[in-house]
Amino acid sequence: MADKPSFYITTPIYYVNAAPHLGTAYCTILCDVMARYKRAMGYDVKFLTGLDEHGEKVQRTAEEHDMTPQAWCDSLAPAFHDIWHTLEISNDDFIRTTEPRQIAAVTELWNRMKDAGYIYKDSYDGWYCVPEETYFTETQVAKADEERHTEGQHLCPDCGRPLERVKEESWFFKLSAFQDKLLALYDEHPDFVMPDFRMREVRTFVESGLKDISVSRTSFDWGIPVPFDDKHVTYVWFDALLNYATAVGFGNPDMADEYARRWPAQFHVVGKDIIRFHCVIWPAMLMAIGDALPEHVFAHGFLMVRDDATGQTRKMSKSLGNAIAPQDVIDLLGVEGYRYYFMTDCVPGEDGGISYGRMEQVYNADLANSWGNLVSRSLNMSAKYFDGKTPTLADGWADAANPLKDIAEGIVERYAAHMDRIAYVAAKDEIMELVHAANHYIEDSMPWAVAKDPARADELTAIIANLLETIRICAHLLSPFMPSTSAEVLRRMSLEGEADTRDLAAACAWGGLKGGVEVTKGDALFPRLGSK
Ligand code: ME8
Repeated sequence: MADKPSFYITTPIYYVNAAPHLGTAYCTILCDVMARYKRAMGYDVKFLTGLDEHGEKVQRTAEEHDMTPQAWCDSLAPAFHDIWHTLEISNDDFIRTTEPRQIAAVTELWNRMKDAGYIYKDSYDGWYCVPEETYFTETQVAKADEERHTEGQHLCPDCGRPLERVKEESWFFKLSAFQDKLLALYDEHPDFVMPDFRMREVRTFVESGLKDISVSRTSFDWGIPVPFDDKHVTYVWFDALLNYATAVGFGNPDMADEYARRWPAQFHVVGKDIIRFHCVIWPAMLMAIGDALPEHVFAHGFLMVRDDATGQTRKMSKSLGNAIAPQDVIDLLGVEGYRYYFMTDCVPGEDGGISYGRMEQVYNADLANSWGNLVSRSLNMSAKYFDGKTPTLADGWADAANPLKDIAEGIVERYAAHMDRIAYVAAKDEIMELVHAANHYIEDSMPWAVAKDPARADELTAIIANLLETIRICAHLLSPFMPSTSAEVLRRMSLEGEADTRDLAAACAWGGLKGGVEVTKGDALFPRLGSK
């Protein structure tokens, strides 16, 4: 393990105020695809997800259910584990901020921040949105109220729900001291924030001036105590952001080697609503304690749901009450179809409109009619013409020119360039080009006609071998998106040992097919969906 390069990727840790919905699943699958892809590229991957359990929002939700916050979190945590398991999420760790490792890490953070001189006590008097767990300045609130014509009622600039006035003694983090350093970071590492347009947003925000932020609360107690002031608990975001470092050993002397090897993370994948926390506050916190900064923060867009009654699209969220349960989509598309649809039809950096009609269209076009059909026709022909086996391959068969080999050559490099930037739609297009070409190749080469002429046996062998080889390569490339289907396709060609490859480039080199081995026809991988 030690000689492989480390690749560390994280999802946000989700609030435990309701069961996971499509939006949280979306972000988690985005990371899972990257984690699987990087493992296949030979990296030693750590993939972290988890739960954000502290704060006023969770405390209030627990009270509404007549439970203690800890009992509430414990009761909901299994729903997250279950859905991640169902969706084939391959996380290596699952952190909960109420765990001792997080409490130790946050305690260490406070002490180091204080020693470094970036923490001071003052009083906070201002606006707070509990559902968003976010402070807002008078200017931000006034601007939003004016835009929304709220006539005296102060609403959250982000989510539009009523703000609360918070007036309390608080510890402050000197965020203002990091303005120039953050701007220098953005200059030196323009892809610290991805995609580019989010980088510009973050920069504009920082250029407009940074204020110190309140990082402790006294008006409720569901949080990690401030080690040198027991009246205070840690502001939930100050606690939550640190989870990424905690999971690889921050604050744990026994994990110093692991921390040195794993930190900093390569990718934090987050929704666009929480980029200021991740691209401004989090790097400033790390700068304050002299620690290394993550390489990339990738901001994805929102999944928007169309309201059939009004025709309006709105962000889907637990708090707005319009969340769709992942299970509904699983029932329609199956887990693999679900993963494929969200990863390849919604451009990750942008907002994605969701509709059942579109899901069905993509599933039928790409999976039932193209990929599934290609696999089934090719395996059937192989079984039929070669006595239940793959053809026996002539020496040097892989060197012969053919249209599929032309496309397959260099495909891993093209695919990897997209995958590395989470450009999954473009990566899918590379694969689908090959799948479509293979379906055309069947029509053009007419293996059923060739099979009728014993004098053309070599030609038939080459056609079927080219098709099976194409399937083999596509199965590898699709594996991060649809791991079980790819493993099944390889298994049907007696190549199950290849399913867990750690060298994608070698696995996708033309010519890896095994000749004369058993072929299983199997059931349709993606039965067509009827229109609803
Ligand atoms: O923000 N489409 O947790 P959270 C896509 N605990 N993504 C969506 C979405 C939608 N409709 N709705 C929500 C928190 N999300 C904090 C994170 S990390 C140190 C702390 C995404 O449960 C949202 O953008 O409210 C965010 O990235 C994630 O779900 C977690 O939301």
